Amino acid sequence: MILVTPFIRVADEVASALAESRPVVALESTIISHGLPRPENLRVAIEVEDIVRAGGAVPATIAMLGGVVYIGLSRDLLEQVANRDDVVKVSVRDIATVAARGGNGATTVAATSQIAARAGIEVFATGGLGGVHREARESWDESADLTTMGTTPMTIVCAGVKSILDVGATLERLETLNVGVLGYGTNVFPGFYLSDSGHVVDWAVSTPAEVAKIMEARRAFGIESALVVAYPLAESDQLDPDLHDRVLQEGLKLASARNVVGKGVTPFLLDHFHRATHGASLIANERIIVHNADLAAQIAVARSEMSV
Ligand code: PSU
Ligand code: MN
Repeated sequence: MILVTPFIRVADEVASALAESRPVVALESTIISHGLPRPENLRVAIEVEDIVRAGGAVPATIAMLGGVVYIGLSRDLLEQVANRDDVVKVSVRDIATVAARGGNGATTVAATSQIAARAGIEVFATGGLGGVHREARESWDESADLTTMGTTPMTIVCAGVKSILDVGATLERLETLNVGVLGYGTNVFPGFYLSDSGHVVDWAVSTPAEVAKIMEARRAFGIESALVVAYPLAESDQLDPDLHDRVLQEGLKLASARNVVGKGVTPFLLDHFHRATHGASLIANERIIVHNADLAAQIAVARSEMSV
């Protein structure tokens, strides 16, 4: 499907892959602009695209520049997303306003899924999903990633949700919202920096072809919600759990002491992790994104082999 509107531009490479039912993997941009520090953010964004290509799929990083939503970024646009100071975090509710104003924006999991699904992309790789915040009972802070996943058909490869969130509550909400959750190679739900969040998932899968078959069946049944493929870091690659717990407690206290609220909470805590672990969380974060992109490419390839 080629989208004909002045608000959206699909890169030629992505458009022809979609037209020919070749594998495409969507990638988000909030992780670049707000999730990782400079200059690592640009390096990781390029590395992730390279991994998707090496896996035989076309990367489609999604971001907004000058009011236009780009599906597939040139190197120049990728650099702008990574380095400009006026790139705002864009969730679904913000897309149209930023477009109408000609602004620059980095899309969250929610906004990326929404746009990618509209373009006909079925697979999306990210680091971690947004979810229910720990103090949600008072603050009502729950990511729009959740409700968007409830209504958007997209297979999302991730390492679960950050431990900065309430993981158990997030899993309950995913159930309520009809979001499918598969553990890749495991029954354990990953804890982003940690391999194990302490929660289990009902379904474990072990091959990209299995995921592709589930995607096909979901389509046959008209299931319009997202499918989460939760892919944990190997234990040897995770952040040291003691360091993790200490930094998390510190970060949560700091966020509340400084009155960080709303969409600033996730970037604040991520930044705290990167600084307080002296880069160890950054290394784990990079590993997560890269191996998720690798698996997403394999799933997209398996899916396209199935649809021919
Ligand atoms: N989790 C990460 N890194 C990130 C994000 C989440 O490990 O960069 C970003 C994603 O783009 C996600 C968004 O969609 O934060 C969720 O933000 P909020 O909680 O404000 O909805
Ligand atoms: Mn929020």
